[in-house]
Amino acid sequence: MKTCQTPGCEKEAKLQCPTCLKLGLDNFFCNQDCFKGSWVEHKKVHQKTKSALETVNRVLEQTNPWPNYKFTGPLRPVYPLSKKRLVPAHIARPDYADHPEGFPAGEREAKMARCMKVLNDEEIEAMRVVGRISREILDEGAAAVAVGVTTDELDRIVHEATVERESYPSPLNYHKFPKSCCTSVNECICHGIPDNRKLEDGDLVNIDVTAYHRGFHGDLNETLFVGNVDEQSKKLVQVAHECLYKSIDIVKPGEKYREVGNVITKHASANSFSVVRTYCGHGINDLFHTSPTVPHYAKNKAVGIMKPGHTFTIEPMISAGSFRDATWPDDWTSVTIDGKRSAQFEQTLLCTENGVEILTERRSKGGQPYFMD
Ligand code: EYL
Ligand code: CO
Ligand code: CO
Repeated sequence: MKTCQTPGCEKEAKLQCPTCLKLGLDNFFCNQDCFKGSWVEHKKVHQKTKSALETVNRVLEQTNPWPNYKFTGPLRPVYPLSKKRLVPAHIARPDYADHPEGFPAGEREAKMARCMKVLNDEEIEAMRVVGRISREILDEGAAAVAVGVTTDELDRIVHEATVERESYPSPLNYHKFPKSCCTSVNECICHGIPDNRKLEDGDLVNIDVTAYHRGFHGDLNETLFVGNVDEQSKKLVQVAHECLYKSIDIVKPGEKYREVGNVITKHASANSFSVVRTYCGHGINDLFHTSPTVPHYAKNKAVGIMKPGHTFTIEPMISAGSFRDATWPDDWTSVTIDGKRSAQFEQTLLCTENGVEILTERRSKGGQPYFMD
């Protein structure tokens, strides 16, 4: 015989608490009045049990750290993440590297001033150096891409290649980003966190590298094939790359920053692909992200005209389905809303008197992207 859960009540109890039933607890009451009278105290049992269950499940379901999150596509994070990687103290660090919230104070100051920096010859040379270094780092990461390799392994390679070059990996602690580069797989648009997921045959993986060397940042990314990729994904990657290069082609003094998005959207639309609107290209110099903002979509209202000595990125994200994005509960990983694939390419550019210099261009194979190797 079960006795009533109400303290002091010894009566026979046949009324089972429905919440306890769901939670797998064996708690009975003698009648509705006793149940109602005990409710305030009794519901604490539910809360305790639920919280203990959540803790246990978090450990058991490490491949899905957010059991109630509805993913937009098949990609899942694979936790736990590896420990934070360290940068030797002798390497110059950006201001946010040691800020508890990863807050880039210098970027805020520049935003207040609202001006676009024209670099002098010395600063341009420093951007050429960090551009070349960032490219070398991406080359090392790209060489490691293969079926079975984890994105965390790519992060380790990128981190070590960065430190070897007396550079700080700019993403590390930027707004508390936990890793040294971004790795974005399949429906991940950008800002994927390297984790313990092994790359699979047919995946697309984007590696986004930014290095900070002697006071300046260089930023680039490429999307690579993992093993044998389907024809539609190949087309997507090809078109994303063409979008970047068609827009680089218009860079020259006097060109409007807002024109970049028209060129990109025209080519993406002609191939029935869409252009992500949430993330933009950006000014880059002694700051990771500064003016101008360079949208990749058509009919944007971007402010500014290109001038010799401006350095900025173009980094179009092209999606197979909807242009809309969602962000995972980690607050970083951006994915397509429909779970279809997305591809991106990025270069850091210098506007010159004659046109453009691609500071992060590949130095081998005529500058061709890895997916064409
Ligand atoms: C860190 C911070 C939300 C990067 C870029 C790393 C990501 C999501 C908060 C832009 C913004 C790289 O320009 C970038 N890539 O080309 N945030 C970035 N993070 C991060
Ligand atoms: Co980047
Ligand atoms: Co960028």
